[in-house]
Amino acid sequence: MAVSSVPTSVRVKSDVYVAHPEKKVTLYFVVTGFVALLIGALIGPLQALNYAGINVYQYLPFLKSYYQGLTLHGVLNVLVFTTFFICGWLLYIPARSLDKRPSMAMAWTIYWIMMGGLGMAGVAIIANTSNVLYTFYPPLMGHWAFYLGLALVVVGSLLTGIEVVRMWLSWKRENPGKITPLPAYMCLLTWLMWLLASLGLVSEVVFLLLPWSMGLVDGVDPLLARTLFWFTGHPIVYFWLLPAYVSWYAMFPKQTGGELVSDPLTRLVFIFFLLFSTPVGLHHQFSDPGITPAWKLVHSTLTSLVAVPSLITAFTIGASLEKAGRENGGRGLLGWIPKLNWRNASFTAQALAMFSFIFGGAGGVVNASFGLNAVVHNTTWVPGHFHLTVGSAVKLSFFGIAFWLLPNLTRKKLFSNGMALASSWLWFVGMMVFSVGMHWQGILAVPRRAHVSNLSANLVGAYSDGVIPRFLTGFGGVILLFAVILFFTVFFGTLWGKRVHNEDEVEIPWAPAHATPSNNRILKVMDHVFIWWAFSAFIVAAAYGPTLFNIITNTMRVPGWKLW
Ligand code: HAS
Ligand code: CU1
Repeated sequence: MAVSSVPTSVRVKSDVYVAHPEKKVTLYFVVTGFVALLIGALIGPLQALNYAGINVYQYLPFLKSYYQGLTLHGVLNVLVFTTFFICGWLLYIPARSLDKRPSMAMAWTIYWIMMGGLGMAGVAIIANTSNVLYTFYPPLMGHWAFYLGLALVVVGSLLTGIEVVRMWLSWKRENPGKITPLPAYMCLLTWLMWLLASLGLVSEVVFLLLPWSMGLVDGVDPLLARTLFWFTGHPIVYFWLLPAYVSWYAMFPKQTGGELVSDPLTRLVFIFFLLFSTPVGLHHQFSDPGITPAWKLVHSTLTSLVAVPSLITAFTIGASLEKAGRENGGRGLLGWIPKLNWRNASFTAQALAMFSFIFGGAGGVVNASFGLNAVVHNTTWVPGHFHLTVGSAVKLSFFGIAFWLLPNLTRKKLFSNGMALASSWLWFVGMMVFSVGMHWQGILAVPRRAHVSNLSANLVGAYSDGVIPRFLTGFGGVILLFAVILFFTVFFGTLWGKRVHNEDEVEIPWAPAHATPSNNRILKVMDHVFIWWAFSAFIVAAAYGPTLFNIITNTMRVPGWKLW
């Protein structure tokens, strides 16, 4: 009775986070990530119009150049949005799956370290000091605050990973002999992969870029920097993809009323990613001199191996969907597809994400082949590829997750399922159209990262002469602008909506996963994650050791350049 004297608004506020204080920090991570995406995505249509031959940059006083815009676009969309979202998502899901609470002091410290880093890097870019794009290849030299800021964001992600490992170890102590629940297992392996994979980027920034940009050393070896960058730069794409896979495996089948067809196969997929995500980075450096073709070929071959877990995923998730569709009455070869839960925005966003990944993955296999890479490398084909992968498969999945996660975290209703559906379809169509244009222009040898809408008189007509692909690229970008407006209306509409305080928590849609008692032995072997981790470190050392040794013992330092 005494409670009724407390004003409703006060009572409700505290109720939401009392049982699960990790919800609040997760919300902060997720919202910060999405705000970064909003800014980054609004710059996207400008890049698309550039490739349609329309130079919008000349009318924008707040962006000094195409390269400043492209740096902001890339850094915010693929480094900031992803890392913030993932630190929230891959902290919350293992916590709920293990029924453990992360250290709140640690989680908030991580959040504020990352915010500090974001602030530093953001100011450095906006002040026009660091137009070095999201790959920051030397000898282009940015401000030290740019490198330090991004390093702090990465440090935050590593601390989150360590916190998840700590939670898991404590769960193991309390549950001796038990097998880790599948959702927590997937998150744990993703973090272990990242804790190893990030070594390259961390050493590049700490030992090369920071001392150089602070003026402590007079030069840096571009080949060494690039090799360390791609040591992390390839596995980072799985650091973005696997959190989407967590949702595809652990929740998505349930969202259409089905179950995951195999628990052990899912764990096998994640072990594969742990083993083979990292020793493949040289497939970004096929054209770099100073690395022997033999090692490039080894990485090319290992890349074919890292496509295997995604092919298994296509099979497992496809089978889970087909089973659900047939149980809903679907008949014939494809008749189960219309029987899926297409009215639900969270389901639809993720289904469209998967569909786009079929084409993104196929393009990746083209990139990875030694010979074909020479045709597409450094052309617009490559951004075409990654707008289907990270831009569609990953981003649309995160949209779909947000459609249930925001209501779960805040006890507020999704602003509009209809609008959420429309934003997902528009994003999907926009990205498909844009990517067809970009792949096509790439085959016509249009270079990536080039201000082609502003060529000097003697170069006009040298590239971008395909009218149809040019149109598709630009038109795709315009569709995406509408998708962004709709999505963020739903996002902020939900966030600022009224709290439905007397309802129970919106449930996390955990999907049941099929396993038989005879699977127990293999599941136990798979649960020895540190042995798998050690094995992966060994493969990485073997695949990179000779190349890194050769480069380090033959370094050639060059001074920095600022071309803006
Ligand atoms: Fe990539 C370049 C090779 C996957 C991102 N990639 C990039 C860059 C980025 C990127 C950002 O080998 C540019 C970096 C830069 O700035 O220079 N990539 C691959 C390969 C894969 C691959 C082999 N990439 C990704 C993913 C990314 C990503 C994932 C982000 C998240 N990539 C390369 C190479 C380069 C490259 C070279 C360098 C190019 C160069 O020259 O610079 C593989 O992992 C792909 C395997 C995927 C599949 C698809 C499986 C399909 C599934 C969907 C099933 C659908 C269902 C739906 C079930 C085999 C799982 C049913 C639906 C219904 C509606 C019923
Ligand atoms: Cu890669």
